[in-house]
Amino acid sequence: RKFYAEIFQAATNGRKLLAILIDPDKFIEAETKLYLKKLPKQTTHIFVGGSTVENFKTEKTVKAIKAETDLPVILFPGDYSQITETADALLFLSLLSGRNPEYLIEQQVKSVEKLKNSKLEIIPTAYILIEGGKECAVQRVSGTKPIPQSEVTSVVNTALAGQFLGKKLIYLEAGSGADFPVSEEIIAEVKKAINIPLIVGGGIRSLEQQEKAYKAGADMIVMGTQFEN
Ligand code: 1GP
Repeated sequence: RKFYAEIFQAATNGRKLLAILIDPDKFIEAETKLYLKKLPKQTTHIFVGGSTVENFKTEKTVKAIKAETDLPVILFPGDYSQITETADALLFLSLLSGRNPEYLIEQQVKSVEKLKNSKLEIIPTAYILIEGGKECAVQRVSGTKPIPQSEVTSVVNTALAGQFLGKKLIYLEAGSGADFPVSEEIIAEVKKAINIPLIVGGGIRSLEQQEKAYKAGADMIVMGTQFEN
């Protein structure tokens, strides 16, 4: 299976995607079946990752999930230690909204030893942090500032810079548990500017918020906190 090709195809055809994010730190292996049973039926992907995760916890989580479902399991790692061969694909993130070289390139270099002989599908992803109310984990861990929601042009230009750099996905992130999600205006303007699939996550709780994000132009929505609850 070609996981990026599937996402690209869906985005081209206007088929909306829903990824549920599982944080290995909060995941209880013994409850895998129950977890998966409770997934919304529209779920198309499972993302696994967190800002800080204990060693080997990601691998255990991915294995447990893969044993119970055929949904693609895609790594969404907070750092290179979370990379595990047991997943299907990897969002190879670069935090383009920030100016911390550690998350722009250093983590990526550190991950190479793990990746150079790997079968994981690597998907270059521009990760853009946008203000979502309270300080989020990405902000804390990366020591970078999110782009204010009022700076629409700055978000659009960052996304386009990502596309010009060769990223295959643009990921607009308001932060896990954000007070408010990325605005429809930002989603619409970014979508208009780029020609690669657009992922939106952070602070999306209701069906109504989901619908709004899809209508504005999100190809894939990521939900974590709401599902955990
Ligand atoms: C993934 O961080 C998000 O982009 C998930 O956010 O936990 O707020 O759904 P929530």
